[in-house]
Amino acid sequence: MNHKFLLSLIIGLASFNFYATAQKKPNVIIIYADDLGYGDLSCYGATKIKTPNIDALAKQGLRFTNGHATASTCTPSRYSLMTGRYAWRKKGTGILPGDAALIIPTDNSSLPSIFQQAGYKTGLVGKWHLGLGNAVEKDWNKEVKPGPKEVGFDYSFIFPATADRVPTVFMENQLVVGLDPNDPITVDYKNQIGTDPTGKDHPELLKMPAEANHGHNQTIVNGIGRIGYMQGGKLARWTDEEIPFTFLTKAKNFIEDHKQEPFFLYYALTEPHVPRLSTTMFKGKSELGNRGDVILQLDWAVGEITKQLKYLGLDKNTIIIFSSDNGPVIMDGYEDQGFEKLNGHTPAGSLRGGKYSILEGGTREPFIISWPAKIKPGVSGALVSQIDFLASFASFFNLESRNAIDSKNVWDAFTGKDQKGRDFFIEQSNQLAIVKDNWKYIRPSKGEAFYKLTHTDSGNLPAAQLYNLTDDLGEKNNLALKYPEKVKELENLLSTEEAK
Ligand code: NG6
Ligand code: CA
Repeated sequence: MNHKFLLSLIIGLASFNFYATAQKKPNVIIIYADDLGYGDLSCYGATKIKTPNIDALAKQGLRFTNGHATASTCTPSRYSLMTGRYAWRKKGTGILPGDAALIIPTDNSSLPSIFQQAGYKTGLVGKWHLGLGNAVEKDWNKEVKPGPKEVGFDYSFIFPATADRVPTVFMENQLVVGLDPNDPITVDYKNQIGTDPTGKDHPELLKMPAEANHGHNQTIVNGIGRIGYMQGGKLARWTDEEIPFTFLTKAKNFIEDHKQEPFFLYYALTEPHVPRLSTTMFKGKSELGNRGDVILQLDWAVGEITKQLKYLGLDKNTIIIFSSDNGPVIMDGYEDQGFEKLNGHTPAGSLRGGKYSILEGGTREPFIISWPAKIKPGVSGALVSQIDFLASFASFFNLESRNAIDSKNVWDAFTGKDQKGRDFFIEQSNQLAIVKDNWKYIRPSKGEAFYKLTHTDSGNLPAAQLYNLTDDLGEKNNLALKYPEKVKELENLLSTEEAK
């Protein structure tokens, strides 16, 4: 045989083999919604809204009925997702202003760093809300660091905080996109700066008024009053209605760019957080007002991602995880007639409470894991949390993690082999609750029982609360007086965990 031919055959086989081995590692995409409720999707029982793309994901994967964010607001939940630690262990991990410093330590394991160690390319597209830089005072006109890169993302395309907070700009690899050096950006959360009109002084300029007493009346960008003041960066400022296309395009580009190697993509969408301004395509489509429209938009984005994976032939060996950072809220800053247009839709399903509350509506989320190559479709009642991705993927890759002390390896539950999941789980609002064997204990609290501003059933009561979630998922029947021993046992467990 011709030597040259033999050589190229060997090289060919070897590289084919290498390619095949490399391809064995599944790609992983976490699609993370913002303020989506347990009852907001048709695959979780919603009847007034149809979410066919997420439903399809649930149908081909595992749909969890007891899957949790760690907290009922954004920053602490995302902190736990990234670090594998409960946010209440660290001060300053509540809802962050848009100019906050990075709150994630860069010397511990993080979820993306585990993927990096396993040889993945890691990307983040979407909402960050975990702070940037070392201090509140920072120069937005050059690379702001530390940030996603230092946490473990090789690539990032983000907005820094929330859709209702300044700076209203996109940042690619920690640089403001489209910044004109002659129009530098300054951000201030204490003092009014610059000459831009504010929602407070110029309500006539607003296309969606702020609700009374909700704030959201500082610098106006794109006809929306924001939280915080911003000056400059006129050309870089976003138009809310283009956010979904922008994030989707960047997410698809990341997938395309890394189709030959294993990748991890954290795709953190802004829907259905306020301000809810859908693209033209979805205006009025849900017949449930703006909140419904942006949920359809979220569902569309999920469909576009799954379509692209199929097109690239990556659909079978890509794990798609879908969840949300906290429960639903209808009224959260702007007058978008959320209540008037609900039409009987129940964003938290049969759960009590929602965003900001310690009740199940606060942290129990839509939670779907799809991996056509390995996971059998079904429904799982295992107790699992987003905090567990870090330890579970670390164990899957045979890696050790550092300091992710609250992350549990529940790989078998995530892949459908175990129906139990965690032993216990701690939920956070502005206070704590603990769940074990489907008993839920909520600590006594001095907080208001009902947040008037957001119409939230907070779950705060001055007395201890104990619920048996097996037959009382709606947390209606407080059994604390009936089972004082159970209360004691759970309070002890909670205190022991707190002391760690
Ligand atoms: C609250 C805002 C709310 C929203 C939330 C953050 C007020 C009165 N309310 O403080 O509009 O921005 O923070 O939401 O300012 S989260 O999903 O990022 O946690
Ligand atoms: Ca949120």
